[in-house]
Amino acid sequence: MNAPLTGLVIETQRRHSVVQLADGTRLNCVSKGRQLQLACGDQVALSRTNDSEGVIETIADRASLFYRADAFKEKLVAANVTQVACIVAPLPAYADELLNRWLVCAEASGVKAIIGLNKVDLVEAAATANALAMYRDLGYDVVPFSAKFNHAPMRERLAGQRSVLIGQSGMGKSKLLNALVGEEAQRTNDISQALDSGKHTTTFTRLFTLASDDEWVIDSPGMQVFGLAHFSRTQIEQAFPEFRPVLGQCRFRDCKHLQEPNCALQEAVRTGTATINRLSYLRRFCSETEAVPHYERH
Ligand SMILES: Nc1nc2c(ncn2[C@@H]2O[C@H](COP(=O)(O)OP(=O)(O)OP(=O)(O)O)[C@@H](O)[C@H]2O)c(=O)[nH]1
Ligand SMILES: [Mg+2]
Ligand SMILES: [Zn+2]
Repeated sequence: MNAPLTGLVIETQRRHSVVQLADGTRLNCVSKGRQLQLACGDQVALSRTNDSEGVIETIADRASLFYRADAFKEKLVAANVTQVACIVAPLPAYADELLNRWLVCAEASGVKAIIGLNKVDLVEAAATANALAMYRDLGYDVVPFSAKFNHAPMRERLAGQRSVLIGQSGMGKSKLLNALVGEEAQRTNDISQALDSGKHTTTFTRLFTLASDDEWVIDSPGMQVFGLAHFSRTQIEQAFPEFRPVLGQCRFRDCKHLQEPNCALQEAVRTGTATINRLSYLRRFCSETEAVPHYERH
């Protein structure tokens, strides 16, 4: 019997995944039990079945797990990352609610979040930068860059981190990835083409290492929905940094921060330390998660 092999999951597709061994060998793998849900960034124990294939036996404990969930299913995005880089752009217009979902998910998962504003070479980027200023006030690093002409500001933020790029289709995640690795590793597509065909250019998640084995960038397919059903109301409330100091100060212990009198969160909006926009997101995400009766959390 051989000593157990270990490796890093660098690609996940529907039925199989690719695992990279310490010596750089890549194996096409299937998982042993159906329950074994893998994510890029997972450390796994596997057995090799031939030169190019293996079977994943177990997944090592995860330092972090970034994933989305609704009432019916969950979708793992990345494991063991230290940072979520939310990529937005002026064209096509990004959805503010999705950005807020990623920020909340990162906070609730104990992973740092940054916001990359791509395509600053476009004139429309100035207005987007203005709209994003409020996130800087909340403490998030907002990084303007151009995957096409100057990706250096993002390169700097990704240094020494294990990051996942997340964003809607067409924001330029793969374009950035290619700039980082210095080759056309990932296919990118014209916005018009991508939208016309209704297809996302990137169809599965892939992990790339940069300067060292411990510096990752994970490119993920564009996302249009992002459920937070795996978090409780308390976790979601805690994930809004500006409301954190006043949590627990509402008159009613079970305050939902809607129309209740002496609500500390509504008060924060009235006095200008928080925005009604963000309170609306908090209300929406909390009521969504409370509509899901029970959830088996990771
Ligand atoms: N003007 C400009 N266009 C860019 C820039 N970065 C990316 N694009 C364009 O945006 C389009 C989408 O880029 P992709 O990298 O494929 O986008 P993606 O986020 O990976 O999209 P999905 O894989 O579908 O999630 C391509 O046509 C790119 O050429 C940029 O910095 N400036
Ligand atoms: Mg892509
Ligand atoms: Zn309240």
